[in-house]
Amino acid sequence: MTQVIPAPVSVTPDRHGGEFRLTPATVIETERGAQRVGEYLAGLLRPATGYRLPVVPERRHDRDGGRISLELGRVAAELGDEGYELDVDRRGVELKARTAAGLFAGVQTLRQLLPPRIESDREQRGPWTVAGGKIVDYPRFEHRGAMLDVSRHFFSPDEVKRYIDQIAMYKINRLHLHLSDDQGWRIQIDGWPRLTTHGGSTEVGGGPGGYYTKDQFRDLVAYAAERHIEVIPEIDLPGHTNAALASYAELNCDGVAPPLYTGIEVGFSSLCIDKEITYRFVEDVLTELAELTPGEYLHIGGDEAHSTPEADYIKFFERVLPIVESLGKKVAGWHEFLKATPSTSALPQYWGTTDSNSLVTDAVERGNKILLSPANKSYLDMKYDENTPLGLSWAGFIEVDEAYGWNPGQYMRGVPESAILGVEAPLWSETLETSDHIEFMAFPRLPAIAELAWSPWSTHDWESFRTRLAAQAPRWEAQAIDFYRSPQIDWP
Ligand code: TNX
Repeated sequence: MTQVIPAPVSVTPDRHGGEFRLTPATVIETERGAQRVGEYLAGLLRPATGYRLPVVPERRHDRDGGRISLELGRVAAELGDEGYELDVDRRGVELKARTAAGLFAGVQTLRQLLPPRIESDREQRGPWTVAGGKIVDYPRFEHRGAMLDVSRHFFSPDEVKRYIDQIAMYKINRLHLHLSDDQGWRIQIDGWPRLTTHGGSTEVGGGPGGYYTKDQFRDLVAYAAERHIEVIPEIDLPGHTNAALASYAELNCDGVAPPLYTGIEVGFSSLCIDKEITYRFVEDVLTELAELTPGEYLHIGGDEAHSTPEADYIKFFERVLPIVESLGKKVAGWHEFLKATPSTSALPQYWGTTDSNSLVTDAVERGNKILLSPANKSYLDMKYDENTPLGLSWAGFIEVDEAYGWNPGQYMRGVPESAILGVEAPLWSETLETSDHIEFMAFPRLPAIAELAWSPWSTHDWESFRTRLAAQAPRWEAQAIDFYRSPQIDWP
């Protein structure tokens, strides 16, 4: 019970060493509203066990093969919307939460209590035991995010789904998709079709690129939602826009479309701030994006606009921010966009490498909540050390202890824990082309960031984390996750 990542709030192992054993007769009992989580759990457990594990609505007392019951309803107030209680004894597993999201989090804990081979997609030998005891658990922060850059290199819907499944294991609940950049535009926009047909036709290094049709994107959003993950789509503005500028000559101040770009420099492109068509473009794009987005946020980028004079940058966002609001969405942006003084519902994402930033502290004083993605701690695209074959190193090397060793609630001067909405681990893809590459950079650092975002600081302990991380390795192997064997961890 003590091996779980992220560490639960409280774990009370059964003193008598009792355990539950899954059998061919075990059933998953679900209350109304819990059925989809029940089916998800059955989908996790069936391949390796080979058991039927029917998902049944009724509660009966004669379950000889034992039961896993998922109950929705009254739980202690402290559990909030995403917390859960998990009780395991000889007779079964009882999982309770106020919402399906809480049950889903509990299911992620339960799978880690089973032997690692439960993660295999082929039938394995049992026994399938779960140690007895009780876990009470709920998140420290509301926003526990991962970001994937699908612009520098395009990742297919199946590759994105694979990552969604992986982040869901660690109770990540937001997936930020970086859908546009200099090297590629990745989301179909009906009113501006060349964005994808031309702007999506390449990527870093000159490969074929790609984009998501609206149906593919809706399917990704639904796949994430099924895993209680909200997609936050980003269109990076007004810099990082070469793919758009290359697709429509009229968006350029000089009316000339630049060539497509397949290098990895940043900061050279900008929308034309004084042209009206710029705002028609932005409004059209964000309107279509909002229609595709059931989630609360649209992310408008705002980073590294080195080719946009500061006054223009502010002018630009003073026109764009109301557009997002008029679409009924909250705006998220890289922290530079605070220069335009967005409303207090806006979510600045801090990506700096120092512990103080006056834009951020001023925003906190006004009442904004902050999303933390410090590049020297949480950037999954930074190399682990000088020998890492993939990744960049502009924010330094990030070994596992570095990714794990900071307290989001006390990280920035002038930013108290109450002003932190959460933590997000971005994965930029200048050097990453395949799921193997994603996995090598995200594992084991993503679980480290996930623990910082979920677990109470009182559980924070490097020695404990190292041990628990080592215990994840056979789970990753069973799922063919290509993780980095950090020398800091005693892998089995
Ligand atoms: C900085 S961090 C960027 C990205 C790069 C990344 C590479 C941020 C908001 N912008 O454009 O991909 O560094 O690590």
